[in-house]
Amino acid sequence: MSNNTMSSDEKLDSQALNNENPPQEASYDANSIDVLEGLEAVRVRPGMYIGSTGPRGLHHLVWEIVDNSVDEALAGYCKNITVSLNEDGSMTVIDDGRGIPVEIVEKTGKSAVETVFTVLHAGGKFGGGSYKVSGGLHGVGASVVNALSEKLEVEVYRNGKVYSQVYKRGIPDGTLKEIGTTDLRGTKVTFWPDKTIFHDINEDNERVEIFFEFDTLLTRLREMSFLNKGLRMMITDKAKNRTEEFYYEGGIASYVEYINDTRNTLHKPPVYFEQTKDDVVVECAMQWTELYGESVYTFVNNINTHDGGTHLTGFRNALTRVINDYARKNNLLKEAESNFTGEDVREGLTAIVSVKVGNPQFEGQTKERLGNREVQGITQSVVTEALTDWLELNPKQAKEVITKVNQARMAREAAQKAKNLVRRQSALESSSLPGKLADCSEKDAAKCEIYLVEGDSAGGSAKQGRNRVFQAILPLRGKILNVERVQPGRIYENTEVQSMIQALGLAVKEDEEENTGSAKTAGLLRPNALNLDLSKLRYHKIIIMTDADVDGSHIRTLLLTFFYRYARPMVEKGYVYIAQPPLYKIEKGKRIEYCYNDHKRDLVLAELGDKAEVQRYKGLGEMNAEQLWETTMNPATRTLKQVNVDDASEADHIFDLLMGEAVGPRREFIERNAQYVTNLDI
Ligand code: 28F
Repeated sequence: MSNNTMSSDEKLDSQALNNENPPQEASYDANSIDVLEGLEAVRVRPGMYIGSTGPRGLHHLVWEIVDNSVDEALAGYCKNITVSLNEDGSMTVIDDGRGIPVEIVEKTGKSAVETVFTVLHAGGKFGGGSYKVSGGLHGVGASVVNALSEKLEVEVYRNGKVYSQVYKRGIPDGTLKEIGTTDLRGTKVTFWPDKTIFHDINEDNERVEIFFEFDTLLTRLREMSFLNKGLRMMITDKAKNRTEEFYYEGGIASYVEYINDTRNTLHKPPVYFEQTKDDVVVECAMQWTELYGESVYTFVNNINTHDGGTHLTGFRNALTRVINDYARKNNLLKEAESNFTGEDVREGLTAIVSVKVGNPQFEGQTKERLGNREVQGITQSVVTEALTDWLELNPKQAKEVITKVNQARMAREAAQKAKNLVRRQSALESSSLPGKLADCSEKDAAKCEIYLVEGDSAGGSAKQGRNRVFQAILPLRGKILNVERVQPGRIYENTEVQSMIQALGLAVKEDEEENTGSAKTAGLLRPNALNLDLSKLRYHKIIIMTDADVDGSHIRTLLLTFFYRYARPMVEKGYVYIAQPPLYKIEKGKRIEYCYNDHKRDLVLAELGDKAEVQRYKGLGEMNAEQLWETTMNPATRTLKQVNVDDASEADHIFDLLMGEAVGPRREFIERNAQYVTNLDI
């Protein structure tokens, strides 16, 4: 193509490519030294940039790259993002945006591509006026991913050409090269996380290699496609030949429908509105259900603000004010009756509040609370106006909602009476312990653990096999009540729950006006929650030990639901664990091997040959006290799964599937995901 036909863009590109044959010796100018120091800083203290070098940090690498593609979508140029988990453990992300520019960037003397991948925080491609999406750690940029990858390959499809550059631990392995022509547009990044940096630590403090988890990727990509309506996201696990695709025209209204898809709702479709005020975009979807729980999730520039913030406060203030005004104005709340509280109006409410802010200020320990003061008033006025309109335009549905809110008010007052009853009772009986608790002799809670064991037979073996100094046993009858279906005030009356509360030493805190704990601001702690005083907890390890079968996983999920909804701070502190009993016992002559998964079983069988006898454990009761101790309770040999709260909306959904009225989907879900439920992280 002759010179005069090139566009300015292409002319610039060709200049970039004339860099092809730079002077032979590498030119270490000031920029290159900055680059090397920047990448070195990342490799020396990766935790500063991605939070940890465990599984969460590993997945942050993906979010950083995907966020750059989502930014292209927010800018209106990208419609499809594909994520591929490759068989060699590498990760590929492809988008159909404009493709990273290839011309030389003034400031760095390098191509824009090389700048994006080698200069720290170079990603900030947008000035004012649009919103830089960024993962939980607010966009450390693609250069951090590059520094923490053994290898990273970027391909740019732009101006009908394909450009490519490769880096090794962040250092360019050659310049940007034109490698072909194409009629595609977009950017493709493949990276191999650095195994010397990313690892987990097992019980014996040994480093173990970690891998991308399909379910983790699935949950976040699904969430991002909800948050960016019309964006198609595809994910493929090459090794398992499994592909999932997410595409929601309805955006966060579809998100609310997804969370509520196993719940009975009071109105259809969800309330949905979006309005921009003073450069802040406020988008909201809401739908009340028959449930008692509250599921309100808030986002800023697609970042999940688990700890809420000013957008949530504005939303809540508007909601409470509008519902009370509407109820009084339409004689649905008598003059003499007290106002609905915030908890009353949010009972059974599923809502997504997603705001887009040009300069978000994040606060709190995990930087997951929005601090911008102006956003509170903006959110409050947008929600007030839109919700008032919806109620007035939908009087029938409005009446359904107010009736439900009124029931919540009455239940709250009942629960208050029940709490007072529990307080009086425990005061009278001065912290009685349940009869069937086999307590331990150690008194320092930090050294003590309690096994919540399903069934009396396993309970018996556990009592016999345990170490009485620091291990307590509480046998629980099969199905404890389904915590989602009882009136809030009734939870205290269930004997199983009551003995668990007493055994654990959970005390109800004096009611504080506004519980400032994170769970409350995240809107996930229920009004009738036990509002616990964890300082009275008698054990710092609560270990759920149930059979590995479907019923066992159901009971375990019920217990997890109880802790998650009524004692969330305990989960946040990492006090809750799941015991991992062996699935198989393999015997050959004197040799006995216990296997905890099918893979280990196959390895042992391969070693012992087919003479070996394999026993598949159906339940804990098949092990005697000695075996139960050796395989599942002895801290020196057992494996415990620590339960951590990571994605509330997904956990919310899973619990519903398991708690829902519709037995069919629940049974089908448990069967299909028994393994998933077993390893359920909430
Ligand atoms: C798989 C990962 O990283 N996609 C990206 C773009 C598009 C532009 C851009 C990115 C400009 C100078 C900073 C294109 N045309 N996917 C991605 N797509 N970065 S990253 O610009 C980078 C800035 O350096 C882009 C016009 N404007 C912006």
